[in-house]
Amino acid sequence: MTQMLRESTTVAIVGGGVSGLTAAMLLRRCGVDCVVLERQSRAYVEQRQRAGIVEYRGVRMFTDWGLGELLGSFPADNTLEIRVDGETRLLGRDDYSRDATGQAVPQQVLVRNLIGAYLADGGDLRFDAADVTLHNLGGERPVVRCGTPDGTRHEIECAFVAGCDGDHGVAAASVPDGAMTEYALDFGISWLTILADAPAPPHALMAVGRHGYAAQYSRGPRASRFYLQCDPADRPEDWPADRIWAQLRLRLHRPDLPTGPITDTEIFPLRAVVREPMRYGRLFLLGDAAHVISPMGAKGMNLALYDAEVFATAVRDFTRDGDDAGLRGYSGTCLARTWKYQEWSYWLSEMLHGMSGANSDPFRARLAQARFERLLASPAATRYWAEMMTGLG
Ligand code: FAS
Repeated sequence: MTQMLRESTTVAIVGGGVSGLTAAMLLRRCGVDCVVLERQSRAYVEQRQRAGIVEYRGVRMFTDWGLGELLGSFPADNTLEIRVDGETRLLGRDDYSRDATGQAVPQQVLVRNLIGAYLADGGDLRFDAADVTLHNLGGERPVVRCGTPDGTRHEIECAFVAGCDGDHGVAAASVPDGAMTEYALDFGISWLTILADAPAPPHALMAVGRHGYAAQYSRGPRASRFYLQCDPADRPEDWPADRIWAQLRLRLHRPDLPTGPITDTEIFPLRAVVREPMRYGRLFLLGDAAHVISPMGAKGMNLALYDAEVFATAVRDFTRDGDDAGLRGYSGTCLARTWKYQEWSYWLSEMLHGMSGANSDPFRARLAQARFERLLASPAATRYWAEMMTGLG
């Protein structure tokens, strides 16, 4: 007979990725009890490479909560170089951007630092949590059940459940039919994403033009994340290393591009998903469990950080002062930001892919060009860019 251990806490957090760990760390800072249940092993979670830019709003958030050291000493720079058929145009050099710099922090490094700090602070984080199920979400005391590697089943009663388990997790799937609306968009464009031990560029680099879209971002001093627009039907095996480097040299207009061992490739269909509302009863969805955004504009991790702060602050105000305004406003507050950045990501994709022959419609290609020219020439457009890139928009 499997033993069932019954426990109680204030917040049960499902998922130990960047949203779950940040929420847990902020809740601990507020003296709120919480437990984090992560399906994967610690080793797996700490090496999983994803995003790489913490926007200025996120940098300020960590600093305000006394957690700035978790971002490490990675370079801070808002500069983005866009090469249009080889001609360089620089963005992010305006005063607004210069005073609000983000940081090029590889997501797996932030996750590793969060795990280290949370455990060192006495936080309850359980890896290899199996078969997590959620119950009584509409009631006063929801219950989360899970198994542990030693075969024990745990039943955790709590006041709130934070669903931080990503796009394919159990949290969103536990919401009854009809209680949530899912909005989805397939951009019809795919990227080959490449991780390589190749020296990072001095600043983020994008290239548009007749050869197609490409980009290079830092993932630490000796590593780069590259993106190559590709045919949605492509498979990673269609892209051997020599073809990858040849296309990167061509599209980035860097015949001298230093190469290095390729450590990972993946075909990434650009898509977007938003689940509304981001709350069902005592279940709150955070990060990718509530919204998926294309990497165009680097907002995936940053939206997850934003949700974590809004949620932790709302729970603090409720448990400390009985003030439930933040909890009642959680979904509206986070959705307002989510849709703003979904629009930004789509606006950016239309422009940059539009200038790279992604859509066969020559009129739309000219529109994309006109949007780019206005971005460079109009102070109002440059300000919009700066507000969105810094996360202060
Ligand atoms: P996460 O997916 O990071 O974490 C969810 C956690 O929940 C995982 O650890 C998972 O193991 C766990 N989990 C899942 N189901 C569970 C269950 N049933 N029980 C317990 N635990 C469970 N964004 C960018 O801005 N730039 C990029 O370059 C970029 N690259 C990306 C590359 C890839 C391959 C992916 C998938 C995403 C990328 N993103 C990028 C977006 C990414 O940064 C996400 O927005 C971010 O990871 C979201 O964080 P979380 O919501 O915490 O979800």
